[in-house]
Amino acid sequence: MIRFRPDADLDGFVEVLERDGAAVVEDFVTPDVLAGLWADLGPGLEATAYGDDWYNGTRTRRLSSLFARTRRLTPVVLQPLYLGAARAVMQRPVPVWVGRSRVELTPSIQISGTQVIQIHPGQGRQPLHRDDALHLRRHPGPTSRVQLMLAMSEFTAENGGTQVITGSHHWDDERAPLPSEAVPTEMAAGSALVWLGGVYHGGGRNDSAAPRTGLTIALDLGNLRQEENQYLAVPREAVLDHPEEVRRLLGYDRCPPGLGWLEMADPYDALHADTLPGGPLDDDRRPARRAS
Ligand SMILES: O=C(O)CCC(=O)C(=O)O
Ligand SMILES: [Fe+2]
Repeated sequence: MIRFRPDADLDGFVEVLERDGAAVVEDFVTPDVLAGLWADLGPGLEATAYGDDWYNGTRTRRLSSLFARTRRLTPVVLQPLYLGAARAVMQRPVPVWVGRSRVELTPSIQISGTQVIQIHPGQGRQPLHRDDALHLRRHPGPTSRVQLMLAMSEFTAENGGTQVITGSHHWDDERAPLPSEAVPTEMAAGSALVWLGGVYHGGGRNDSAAPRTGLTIALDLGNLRQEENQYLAVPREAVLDHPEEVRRLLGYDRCPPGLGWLEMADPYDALHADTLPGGPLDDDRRPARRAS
């Protein structure tokens, strides 16, 4: 897998990503950012039970709703190579006729799923899969997801570093992925794997003595349903803790020409409103916040 520095040229990164489907960005975040994420997310992860099915892993902890749990994801989701590549690959203008006018519409992108995935010793490998199977579209085809796996601890071949079949986004839907075709992602804590939704991949088997921890964020095309329900996962007060670009990526934005409006206006404005169409958000109508 090709490796980039975080300040690499975006065009060169996009070219490799479209060709290979995956690339590693070294030193994706600074040690300070990583330490902050551990401080905010570590305790919640610790308190989370192992999964209980073969797909999500029975020796694997998964912590979701990350934008409700930390304010420190801004440099992760807005990292220029990651966000830049997601925009370059997915925000391609679509030509449409409106009456006699030919117009080009550019879709938005949005945060779809977020998770810390901690694979513990003894966890077997996850079946190889394409995350964009969620979108039920045929392959090969336009990319609907660009995903990130930030190594919160070192990723090695032994400890379950994400298995990736580079180039597999070019395959059709008939060809099955084989474990022998996959390579483990090896990277230091603070580095990140970026891959396209059509690439076969999966968590690796952890044969080491310590857990492997990764933080994943999926950016999807804005006209698809988000994988994780961000409107419920991140309470409005928590959305307001993030900067405008992140709020918009969380779904408070319109996808041209008009998906997601509220009272025919930009839903971003409604975020700051004291009243919503059903009336004021007084305490009776506010759902109780969860305890943790
Ligand atoms: O944990 C990993 O390395 C990958 C996990 C994954 O691909 C998934 O759960 O969809
Ligand atoms: Fe996956």
